[in-house]
Amino acid sequence: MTFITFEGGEGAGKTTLIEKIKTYLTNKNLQVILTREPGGTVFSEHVRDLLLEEKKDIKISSKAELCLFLASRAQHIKEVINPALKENKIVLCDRFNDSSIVYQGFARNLGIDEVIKFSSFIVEDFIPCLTLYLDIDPKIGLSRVNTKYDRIESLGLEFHKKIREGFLLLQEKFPNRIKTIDSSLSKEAIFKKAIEYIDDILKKNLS
Ligand code: T5A
Repeated sequence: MTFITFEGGEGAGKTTLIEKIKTYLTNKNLQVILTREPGGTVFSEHVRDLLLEEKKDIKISSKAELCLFLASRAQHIKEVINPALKENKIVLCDRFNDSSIVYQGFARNLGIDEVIKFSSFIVEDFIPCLTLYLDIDPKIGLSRVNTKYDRIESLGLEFHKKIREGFLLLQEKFPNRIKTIDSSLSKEAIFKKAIEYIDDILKKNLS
């Protein structure tokens, strides 16, 4: 089962990197699907809109927010991730459960261990074999976002500094699975580093 996730703060470069990796793997004649969270299914994309659109008249508590991310994930696992893994495809996913642990568990103060426990009912055994965490100073990351800030991006620099702190804590908790890449490097340097980790995992999984 080759399930690889990409994590990081806003504008860390996940989408840019994941596209290059998909091309790299496809050129090796491997079957790959690229998907994202929140999103990836029709239902989950609707939930994404609800979660990210800035709507002044809709209030979402931290617990409600967590439940929505998990609802999106449950459908995504059932419709996309599980079927693809069963067909032995490589699944590349832009954000997954670590985002809930860090954004809702750590930055929204619901608790890292509490979110790990609560989300385990949804995630079951769908634990990535590799997670690439793109580490970036949130000031630089946010300056790279070239669209209007969404509901979460608008939360301010202190919140985003906490996101970075949370990901670094999580990396310490799961050092075998989560690998950090310095995202202030060039796109090419990040890609090269990522490929080293991915080739390593492929060697292990295909042998
Ligand atoms: N969320 C998500 C939760 O709170 N809980 C959860 O459980 C989940 C799953 C998702 C939001 O939801 C939150 C986290 C997020 O706030 P999103 O739109 O998917 O929202 O947000 P991001 O994943 O952060 O997407 P972004 O597009 O903002 O960031 P990316 O994908 O990391 O960055 P990317 O590749 O689009 O790059 C941004 C810009 O930087 C440039 C690119 O060309 C692009 O212009 N760039 C670089 N520039 C210089 N050097 C590099 N190395 C660069 N790499 C990329």
